[in-house]
Amino acid sequence: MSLLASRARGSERRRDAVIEALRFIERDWVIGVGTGATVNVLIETLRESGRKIDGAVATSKSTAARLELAGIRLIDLNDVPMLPVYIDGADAATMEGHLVKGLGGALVREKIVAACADRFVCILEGSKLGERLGAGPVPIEVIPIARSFVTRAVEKLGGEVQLREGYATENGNQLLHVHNLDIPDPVDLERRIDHIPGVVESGLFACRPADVLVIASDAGPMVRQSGLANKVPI
Ligand code: A5P
Repeated sequence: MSLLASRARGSERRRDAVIEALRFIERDWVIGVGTGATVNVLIETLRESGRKIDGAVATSKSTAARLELAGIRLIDLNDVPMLPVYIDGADAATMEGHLVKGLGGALVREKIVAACADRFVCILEGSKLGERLGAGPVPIEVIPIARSFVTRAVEKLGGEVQLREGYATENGNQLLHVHNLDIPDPVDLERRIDHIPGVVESGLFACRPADVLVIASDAGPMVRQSGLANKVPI
């Protein structure tokens, strides 16, 4: 298959998975919306579907701008008690719904909005699924003054740390990308990283995993219920 044909097939797979994920959104709901290429397709598909929702909480400026363009009302998270659903992509996942997110830089707001949701629906390519997390980097958002301290602490956990150069998050912080982490227990590692002073959040989403995975595949989207049984109180 040519590169162009394989890209077109990938977009088709993703769109099919997004359409499947729309089934988790009900009329007149206020929903949480993540950040990234998958979510961009979700917003576009939602607009095309003509399905009426009451509004959406955005996890980044780019998502907010796209929601507004699609005519979807932006809601401040402080103005809603809970969200019935949060929909987002991921950089890596296990079948238990444990995720790595945030290579797009929006992990802090994504984690907050995910925590406020009754159900977290994650849409991803089958190629992002693995038995363990850690094959790719785990991002960590840090307060700039703590960058070196956090780097040393994370190195003690076995990771190799690289600063994302020339980048600041929407919260004015820096991002560390941690490579080669061995992650037999994602919940434990998320807690350890989050306890390091200066860490705002890590991109490990294990204490609050995805509840539903919508996996894009050539055979059509596959829906797997995942994390409901292993959600850990935060
Ligand atoms: C954004 O900060 C990330 O958490 C994204 O949700 C994640 O990187 C998936 O992005 P894509 O949909 O672009 O693959």
